[in-house]
Amino acid sequence: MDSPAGDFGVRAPSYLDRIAQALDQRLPRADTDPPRLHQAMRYACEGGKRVRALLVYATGEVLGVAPAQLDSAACAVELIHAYSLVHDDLPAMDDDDLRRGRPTVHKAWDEATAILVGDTLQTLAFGVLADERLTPLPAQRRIRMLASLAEAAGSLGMAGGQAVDIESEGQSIALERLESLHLRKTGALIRVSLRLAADAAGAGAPLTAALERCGNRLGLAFQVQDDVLDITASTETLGKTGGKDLAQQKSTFPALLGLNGARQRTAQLFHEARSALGPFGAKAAPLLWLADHIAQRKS
Ligand code: GRG
Repeated sequence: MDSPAGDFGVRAPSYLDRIAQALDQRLPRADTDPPRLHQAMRYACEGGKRVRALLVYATGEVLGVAPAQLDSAACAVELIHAYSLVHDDLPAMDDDDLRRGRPTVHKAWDEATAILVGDTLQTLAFGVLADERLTPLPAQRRIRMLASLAEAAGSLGMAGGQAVDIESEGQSIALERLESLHLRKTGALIRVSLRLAADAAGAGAPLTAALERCGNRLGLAFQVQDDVLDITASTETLGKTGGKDLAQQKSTFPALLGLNGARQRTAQLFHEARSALGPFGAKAAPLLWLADHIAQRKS
């Protein structure tokens, strides 16, 4: 597939429709037994900016992979992301009542349902990638994608980062430690969104490394930005409770760098993300557009 011409921004709305439809097709129907669980799984996947799915499709454009070959990857990252938010909101973790502008799953249902929703969204993510009818790619590439996603979501990636974050509550940690925990907690899933498209394309090591580097910088930028927004944006704009980091005595980038320092670090990280795409030349345009769009986010 040749890279489509023009701005990725023109195509972004149709990718958002596409991911909504792909998720709808892959999630069990709400009336499937047990309906309570399936309704809650669907609820957890509604809303959100779909940044990770857009990163999959934009990387696909850069590498010339057809969207139909990436629908399961886009769903998989959004399913893992939704599971992580449902579990993060539980009383044992962040204890939050509001997510995406609505009651969290354990508030709208109950804690046991929220735990099961997280569990089942996670297994569904791997299931859709493994299924050759849903992911029309050679088996070797699908296996590579499964391994990449497992690494990003597991104890060496997102879940491990969450564990370090919880252990660090109430402590002041050094900037290097804070960056390393967020490279895992938030960064791993953003990085693997680019990596899954590289795996689907069968990209060679140098191009895969360039995309991983871009994803790594974007993932960290996203978290530093999130810390800044937690201070500067309202709960209404965020759709989740603002000001929580201070209340929970969390080490954050603004706490360590000051608000302006954190904004400068964000700008620097976005710059590094763009620079990493040098090897792709003009073909990098879709990812460059998306990086700029994320840099301007307000929620
Ligand atoms: C429970 C294993 C486990 C992991 C949880 C990512 C995470 C780890 C928790 C979320 C905590 C948090 C708010 C992190 C800040 C960055 C982030 C992931 C924000 C939410 O992502 P968005 O802004 O959300 O992409 P939407 O709703 O737009 O999808």
